[in-house]
This record gives sequence, structure tokens and C-alpha cells, in this order.
Amino acid sequence: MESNKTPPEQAEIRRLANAIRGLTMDAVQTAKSGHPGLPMGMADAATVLFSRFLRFDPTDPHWPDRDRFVLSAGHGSMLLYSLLYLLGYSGPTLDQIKRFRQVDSPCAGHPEHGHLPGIETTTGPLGQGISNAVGMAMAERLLSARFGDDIVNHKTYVIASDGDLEEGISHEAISLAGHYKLKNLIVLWDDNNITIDGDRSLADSSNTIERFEAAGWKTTLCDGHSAQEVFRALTEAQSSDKPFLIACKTVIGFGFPTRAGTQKAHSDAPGQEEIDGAKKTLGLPPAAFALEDGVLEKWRAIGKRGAEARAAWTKRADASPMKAEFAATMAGTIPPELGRQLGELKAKLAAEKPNAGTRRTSEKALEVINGVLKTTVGGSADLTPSNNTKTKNITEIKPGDFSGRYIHYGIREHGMAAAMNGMALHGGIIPYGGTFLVFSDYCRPAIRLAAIMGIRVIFVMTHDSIGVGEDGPTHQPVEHLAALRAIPNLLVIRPGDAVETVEAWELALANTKGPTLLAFSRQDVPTVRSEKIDQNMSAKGAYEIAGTDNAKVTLIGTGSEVGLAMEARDLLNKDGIATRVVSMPCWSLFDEQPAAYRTQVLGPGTVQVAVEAGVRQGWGRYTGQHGRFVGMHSFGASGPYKDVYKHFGITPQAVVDAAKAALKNS
Ligand SMILES: Cc1ncc(C[n+]2csc(CCOP(=O)(O)OP(=O)(O)O)c2C)c(N)n1
Repeated sequence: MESNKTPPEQAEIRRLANAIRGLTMDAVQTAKSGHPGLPMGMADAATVLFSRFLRFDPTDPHWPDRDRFVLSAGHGSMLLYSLLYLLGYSGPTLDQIKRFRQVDSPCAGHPEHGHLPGIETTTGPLGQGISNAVGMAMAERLLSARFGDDIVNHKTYVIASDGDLEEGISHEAISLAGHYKLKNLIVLWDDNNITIDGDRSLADSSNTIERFEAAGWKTTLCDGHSAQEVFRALTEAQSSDKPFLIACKTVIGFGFPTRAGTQKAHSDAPGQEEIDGAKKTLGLPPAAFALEDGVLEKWRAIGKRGAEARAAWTKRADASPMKAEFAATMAGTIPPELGRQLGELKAKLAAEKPNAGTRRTSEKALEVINGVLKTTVGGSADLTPSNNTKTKNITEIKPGDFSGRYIHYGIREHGMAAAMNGMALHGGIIPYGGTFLVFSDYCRPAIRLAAIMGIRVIFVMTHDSIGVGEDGPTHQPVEHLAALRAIPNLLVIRPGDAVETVEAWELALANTKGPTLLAFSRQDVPTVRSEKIDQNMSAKGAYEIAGTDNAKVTLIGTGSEVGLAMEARDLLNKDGIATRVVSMPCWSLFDEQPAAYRTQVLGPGTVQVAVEAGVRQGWGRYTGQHGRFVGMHSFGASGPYKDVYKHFGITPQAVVDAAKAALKNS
């Protein structure tokens, strides 16, 4: 077994790395698509990392104290697939590698979390992986502070490309990591000077080393093809008191006779001639997918390196008095006690009937949640007093001090969202973080990835409509709810009052299969659910909140417009038009209900009028042919929020008029 202390021999590392190169070339050629350049360029550095430093055990890929490895440049996916195969993970098999990029293979175009053990996160959109890694490193520090170094003490390694570092999100991630002194984060930058269009100098002349240092990182340079140099750099990184960047000078497509060092190596099948030439230079057997004799055995032996460390860890963890707590933390279980306490809060709110912004009730719910759970880690992108995300019972995380549970993300919405994904992927943390709903656009790529991966991340988005008021159209979300509802596997919940707000939090915590976005109002809303009901009524997505016999009209509202619908109902009832109100906090949960339930809620034989201070898109399916929509048809306007509502005709009277018009036409 190779130890970390054994400096690598160049010839040996090259021989091992060439196996990655061979598999990559053949897989890309067979698929007639893919990206050989990065795996061939970074094969040597990755081999040093995996054979000397990375702590992992293919027989237990979910070992909680393993080092995390993130291939941020997901286009180089064959690097990861080759490594997982060579190291002896349960997948991919060689056959699956031969079917790289085919629908029946887990070796997807870009690494997909959940397709294979060892893929710690889904990457492909550049910049996301390195930003997830910041969250993973943060999660490790937080759990280490709670459970001790004996149980949690590992590193997060990243391979990042020029593209990763040119993306704006990398700025947010790098400065976050530097600020919080995430010393366990080590980035290997594939410094190959090549992007798709050509030389990096076409579009970028920034000094990457100085950029990282300015953000509070330590850095070093190395020849990414020199085993000794990479070993030296990684050794230096082990004892750093800051996050660490290793700039690995490499040649893209190392080994290709004509494409190496050029943008032609970046992607696409290189052609058989190029492959034959590369195999000859590298000393690889000419047959497709063939490895040099003895190389697979060598790699498999490397795959066994971590077994001892894992066994020792298991012994320590088993003997720890915190064993059960650690297991429950990593499993992310929610104790029944929380349900009981949230039930009490619901009952209290139903009795007290507060007239308050749902963001404020959200804080009340969070206070209960943070009191019972130790796994929640909150934060905000510099809108803490507005998002109401910091409860009194949790303290702030400070640079180098991870005893707290609240992160000041700074004005870094995108970095925050991606870091939250990283924390959820790491395990042991339920992250929630806030900004204004209008800035969900700044988080969207990370929200989308959370939805693809199916991870529990809770986005707290307050100021959820023109109810923002004076800040005006730039700050008033209009199309955002529609745009967010378009993301598959994202629960978008817009609770209508205090009681539904508690229910929304319950649903978000219970949703372990994907992210949840909670949209909360800035402005005060009345409590409509004043009856004590133990059941989580929001769980079905929509329900009748106010009924009547022989209804002619069904008003459907979400969020702050539920109260408005209730006012309209009073007016209609006064006019002798029997009207019921449906609260619809979550479309996608409603869509999952049996047809009979949906029909009954939407009110067969009534006309439907939906009211939401957002755009109409999508509402047609609930309001039907004769139904109406009262909402926004343009961007908002600056003014006191009540005036803005009036200005855009989102009023109880407008709803009444719409209902009467709909009845006339039906
Ligand atoms: C957000 C995002 N934009 C664009 C792309 C398309 N793309 C894939 S790789 C790449 C850049 C290639 O340059 P580099 O990152 O240096 O990788 P290398 O050529 O060294 O493999 C681009 C623009 C992407 N994957 N993600």
C-alpha cells in the first residue's frame, strides 16, 4: 500500500495516468462525442492526488469522513469515470464506460450525482462545482466543530478549469472560502491556457494567482505533469491555515500527436489516427480500451489504500458517546418532537391571528426549528433583517470559528445557493438561506442543479411581489413564481398566512427528495386559518379555505392574495353570489393529487378566478375556459405597496368584477 509519505516516481505515475488517457480517448471516440482534453491533461495530477492524498474507500463510498473530490470541470467527466473504474468502485464497469454518453449508461455526458457512487455532485455548468465545494468544506468544518476531529476531519479537493474560474460565481465562492478560512479546501487548477475558442488570452488576462491571494488563499505553482511537483504542492496544502490553490501547468490533450496543447483537444472524437499516435507515444496497447499489463492491479491496490483509515475511523466513531447523534445527523432525520412543537405554534398562531408579513412568521417557525434541530444552518445574502432568517437561538459562524450556525454570505446570492447545495450534498446539514424573491434569478443555476440532484436545500425568498412597494420594479418579482414553478422537482410554496407559513416549513423539511423555495411576503397579511387544524392542509398544494353552499364562484389565491380573495368573497356574498375561496400555496403538490380531489377543490360548476400578484403564465390550467386571472401584466412600479396594488388593479373589487364578468360569459 502506498502511503502519503511515499514520494511518487514519475514513470510509475505516468504509467497509471496513461490508463486514464487510454480509456478517455477510446470512450470519446466510441461515443463520437465528449471532452478528452482535460482528462488527458490532468491525468498525472489526478493520479498523484488519488494515489497519495485522497482518503476514500470504494467499498464504502458514503463513508462520512471520506475526503470529497469535485470535478468542477464536469466536461472532463471521463477523468472521473476512469478513476472510479480503475479504483474498483462498484461502478462504472468497463462495459458502462464503453457506453459513455449513452442513455443506458451511468457514464452521462457530465457527471450526475446519484448515477454512480463517487460522484459527489453534478457538474457541467462551469463554476458550480467549485462553489459546491465551498459548501462541502464549510459543512466539514461545522460538523468537525460539533463532533470533534476524531469523527470529522477531512478535506475537499477540486479540479477546476479556466472556465470554472472565469465564471462570475467563482469570485463569490473564492472570496467566501477565503473569508471563512476554509483551510480544508484544496483546488487544483488545470492551468492549460486553452478554452473552446482558443487561448485563454483571447478573453482573460487576469492574474489568477493574485486573485486567489487577494481573496485570502494560499497558492503555489507546479508542473502538472511532474509527479514530484504535484506531490510537493499537495503536501504543502495539507497543513495550510487557509484554502489552497495549486496552479497545475498542463498541456491539454497531453499525448495527442497534433491536437495536444490546442483547442482541438478540448472536445470531440479525435479520430483513430490521433488516438493511434497518442497510444504509441504513451506506450499504451493499441486495442481499444486495453490497459497495459498490471496497471489495473496497481490501480486496484490504490483503491484499497483507504480501507485501514476507514476501519480506524469506524472504530473511533463506534466508541464515541456521540455515535447515535452523529448517525442521526448524517441521516438528516427530523425528530417527532419538531412536529409536536410546530403543531403547538400553529395552534397558537391560529388563536392569536397575527396580522404580519409571512417572513415574520417564518422567523417564528425557524426559531422553533433551530431550537429542536442542530442540523439547520441558516444564512442570508446580506438581507438578514429583511429575510428574517437569523433566529435568536443560533449564533454566527466567524472566520476560522465554526461553532455557530448562521452564515453571512455577503452579497453573493449565486455563491450562497451553490454553497448550500454543497452543504446538503456533504450531509449532516440542512441548509437554508435567504434573499429577495426577485434575486432568485441570481441563484437560479444553482437552484436548478439542486432540483436535478434531488437534494434538500431550502431557499427562503422574501419580498415576494409588488408588495415590496417603494423599492420599485427592479425589486418587485413579477415573472419569478412562474419561472420557478417551471423548474421540475422544485417545490415552490407561497403560504397565505401565518398558519400556512408553519406548514410550509414543515413541508420543506420533509422534502428530502429535492429543494424547496419558500416565498414570503414583506407586507402584513391577515391570518385566514383561524381554526385549529392539526393536519398540514398545505400538503395537498391547495384546499378550500372558505366554503359555502351552492357556490357559483371559486376564488383561488396564493400568498398575500389569499386575504385579498377573502375580502372579495365577502363582497360577492353580499351581492348574493355564493363564493368559496381556495388557497393554493403549492402548484406542484396540488398537481400530484388524485383527479377527484383536484376537481373538488377547483369547484365543479363554479367559475374560477385566480388572484396572484405575479404574471398569468400557467394559471389558465386552473381557471379553465371561462375563468379569469387578476394579477400582473407588466413590471411593477415604485410607491407605497397599497397604492401599487391599486395602480395595477389587484384589489378585492377587481376580483369581484372579474368574477361577475366570468359568470356572465359562462
Ligand atoms: C456555465 C457554462 N458555460 C459554458 C459551458 C460550455 N463549455 C464547456 S467547457 C467550456 C470552456 C472550456 O475551457 P476550459 O474550462 O479551460 O476547459 P478545457 O478546455 O481546459 O477542457 C465551455 C465554455 C459550460 N459547460 N458551462
